[in-house]
Amino acid sequence: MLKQGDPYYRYNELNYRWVALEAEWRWSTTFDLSENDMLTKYEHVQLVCEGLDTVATLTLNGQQIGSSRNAHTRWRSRDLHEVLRQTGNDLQVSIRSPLDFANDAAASYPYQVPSDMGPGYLPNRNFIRKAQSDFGWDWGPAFATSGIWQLIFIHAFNRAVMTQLSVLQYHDGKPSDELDGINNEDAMEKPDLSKQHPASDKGNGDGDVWLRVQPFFDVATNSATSKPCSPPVGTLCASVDLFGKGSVSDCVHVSLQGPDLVGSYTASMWLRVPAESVQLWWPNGYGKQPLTDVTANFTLDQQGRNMVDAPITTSLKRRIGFRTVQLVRETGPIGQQGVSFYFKVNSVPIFIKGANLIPFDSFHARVTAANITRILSSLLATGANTVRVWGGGVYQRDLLYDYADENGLLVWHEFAFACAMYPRDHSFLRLVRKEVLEQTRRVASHPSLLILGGNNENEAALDWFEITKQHRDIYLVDYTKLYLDTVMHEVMSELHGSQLPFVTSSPSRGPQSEHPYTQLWGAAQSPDFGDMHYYNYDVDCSDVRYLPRARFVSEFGFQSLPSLHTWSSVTDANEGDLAWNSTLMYYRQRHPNGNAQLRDQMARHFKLPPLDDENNPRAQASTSSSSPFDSWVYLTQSVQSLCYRTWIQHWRRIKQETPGRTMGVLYWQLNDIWQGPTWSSLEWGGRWKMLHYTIKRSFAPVMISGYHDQSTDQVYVYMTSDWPAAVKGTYTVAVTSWRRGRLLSMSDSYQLESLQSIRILEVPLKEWYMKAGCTSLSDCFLMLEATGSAASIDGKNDGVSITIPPSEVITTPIRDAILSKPNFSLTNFQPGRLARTQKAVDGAKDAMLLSGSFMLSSDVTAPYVMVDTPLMGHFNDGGFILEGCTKRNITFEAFDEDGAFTLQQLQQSIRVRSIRDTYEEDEDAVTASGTKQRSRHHDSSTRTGTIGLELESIHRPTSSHPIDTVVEVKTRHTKRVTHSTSTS
Ligand code: BMA
Repeated sequence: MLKQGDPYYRYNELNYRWVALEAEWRWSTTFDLSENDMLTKYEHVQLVCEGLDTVATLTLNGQQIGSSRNAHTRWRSRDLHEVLRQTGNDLQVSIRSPLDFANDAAASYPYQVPSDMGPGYLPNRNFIRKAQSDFGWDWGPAFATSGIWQLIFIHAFNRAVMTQLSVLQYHDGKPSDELDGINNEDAMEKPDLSKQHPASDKGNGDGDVWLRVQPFFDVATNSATSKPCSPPVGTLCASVDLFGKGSVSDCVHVSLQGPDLVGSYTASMWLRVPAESVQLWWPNGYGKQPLTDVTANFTLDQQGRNMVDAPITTSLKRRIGFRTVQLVRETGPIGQQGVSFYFKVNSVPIFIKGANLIPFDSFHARVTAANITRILSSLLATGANTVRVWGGGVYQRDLLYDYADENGLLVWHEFAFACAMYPRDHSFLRLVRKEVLEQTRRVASHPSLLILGGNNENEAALDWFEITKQHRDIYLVDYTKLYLDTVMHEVMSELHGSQLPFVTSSPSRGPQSEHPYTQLWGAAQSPDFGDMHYYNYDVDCSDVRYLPRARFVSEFGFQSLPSLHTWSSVTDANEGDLAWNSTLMYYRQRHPNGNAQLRDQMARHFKLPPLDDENNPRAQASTSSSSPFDSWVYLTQSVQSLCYRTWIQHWRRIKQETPGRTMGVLYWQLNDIWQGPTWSSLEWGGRWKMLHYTIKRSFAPVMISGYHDQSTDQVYVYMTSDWPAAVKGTYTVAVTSWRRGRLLSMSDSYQLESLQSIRILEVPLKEWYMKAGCTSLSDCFLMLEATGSAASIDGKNDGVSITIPPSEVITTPIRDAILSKPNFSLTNFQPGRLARTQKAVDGAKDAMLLSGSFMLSSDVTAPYVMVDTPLMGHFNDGGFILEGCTKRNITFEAFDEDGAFTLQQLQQSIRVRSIRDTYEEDEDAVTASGTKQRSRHHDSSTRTGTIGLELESIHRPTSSHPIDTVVEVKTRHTKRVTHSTSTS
């Protein structure tokens, strides 16, 4: 049926569009019941579908058994005793075209409800409850898939079965005014916002932790009356394991209450964990992640038992970790703008470092556990502590939250609404209530949960569309109805006064605490309140003057192209796809003006490669080792790295400066949904772009960094620490010539309090360059290095050495730098870990390996060094400056056993390159002194005032923008959102 093969191949998205347009698709199967006496043995036999995408009608043995309209919720049937047969059951699931459904729903809605539209997008996605990016996004295709995307099974039980277990924790004592756990569909009382009060630093409890244990049950019901077959009354017991040192348990006699909106019955009880038994769970980089089990059993009373063999006990286990989370919102001193927005975990302020996650694949059902862990472990390898599960996609599986719990990755969980207005008729809100309830219940017990968010950018989007601006009040009321009265209401009722933070939107001014109707309009993006999304494609991304001094940056980014390895399976080189300006490259670019933005930003910093046009003679004269397109790809990744490095370093530096006090950076975007130009740091399939290595260096717990302030011509050097103990060590700042190596350096000691960021040095640039004998600004740059030691994170050891990645401050665009062509040498290849399948054959040349290493050096200084291999894995570093005549140990690790390799394969497949490899230049045109002939510089030994004059005449600010400038934060549609920033 799908003759064109892989749906991601070339233009197959369009070739397969007919699939989404087909009015209806039907999935059918025949099956026998797995147990011979299932129908007689069990009171209740139901069909459960954990994910139907989306508008589905289900028929069993010719009889309609139900319908479903939300891909984000679990669907289950009534009791099917009267319909099921022991053998030869015929199940049919018919799913309507999501496009038809969405278009019809939009057409019959009384007024227009706009959604963001871009190249390749399909309309009206906001009218159907499925992954919003299925209809296209600025980083992915529009397949508008249909299907059964999660488990589907028959579930048989007697009387009651526990299906879910929620365990919420309270560190400030048991709340006295705790809401009743039951959600009554008709009760729409206003949420009590005081329940979102943050924990005080120390807590007002006695250190004991109270656990609210709440199981949820499916209850056998009479198909005619939908009432329970017998009263679900019994004894609920719960116990928590105290990390192998005993346990705390209790039992209560309860009558299950229900059904709630999702059809569950429930009861709750409390356990008190003594303070001395509590081991705290910490985010990555701040401590360990001890986890323990809570078990709940429910034993039904004998009375009323009507099935001889009925099991009478049902139980579940849930893993928890003890921690508090607090979103700190404090006003600063008088005269200081705004309110803080930062998180404390266990009362320690956490600088949030992480990324935004999009769906792993357009075809959600084909995502495997291995895909998910590959992406998450790569994120973790950067030193990140947070992932934001962005609201435009699917709700991620339990596996992701389990992984996050185990590894200290905090999760910003967002409800599935993005970049649009939404309908708010009764049936839509009903779907949403059920969805929010179900999802909150599913994720709220995970220690990794940091915050729940109502939507992505929908508050900001109130300002994107003409129609919303013209009829502001309608859309504002709709917004409030959906996100405050519905989403927030359900979240709050499900959190039962526990302290998890909630924000209605990202970006926003923070939690909606007062005047929700007036607070919303036009205020979402503010550097002084709440979180920001920062996108600015029109200015030099390496100039920190354009950056907002934001409280928290939950999105920011710039695009790049994936590697040729990733492109190769979905392109046809013979058709000319692999060219910067090919039709395919423009077709895969879904961000308006994306390629032009990339080219312009690259041109600011690098010499552009020739276009790959066959008629262009320069294309033929491109570098010998790579095609021009390969160089374009490499340069897009280089410029992307430069941008993110500048931004992350800037926001980390100003964590204690006012304005600023930035306490979080979540870059856009971690992963890819297909092979195309996007903001990702990981390519589709998991390969690391240069950016991912850059992120790893930029997220290092202790960072040395600097920036060149063009208005003062000073370079400011900072030490920044996210280490939860004081750090001390030495730092070095070296004036380095691209061609002649280090000319002058100074070292000193430093000391940082825990989590501190301080300016340690101001370098008068021209003076230092002159002293060092730089022949021009393009001759030199600054290399920054530091060593550090501190108490270990667990406080058990002193003087633990901390690796601080070196950093550079490049003071002219790199295209002007006087670079020599490097000769790289790779030596001393060593085998590392053996693949599991491999018998220990030490040193055997052809052993299958999971890791290997070698030494890399270059005869001259080379910037943006990228080591590359087609093997599936990643290196320890990439995109770094390799100084001439220095050596670096490079390691390569396979992603998994499937990627095992031999040392010889590694050796033969490695390719190294740097910026100087992307263009040809007549080396003879450069004098021995390291200056180009066209410049009038003297020999480097001349260290007199003449050079000062040269420097004077060469130095020109790269931008003509005034210091107080206007930053375009994000533009969609007609309105430009702007902010003034002042100089750093
Ligand atoms: C933000 C995200 C996404 C988008 C990204 C890049 O708006 O929330 O919607 O892909 O910017 O434009």
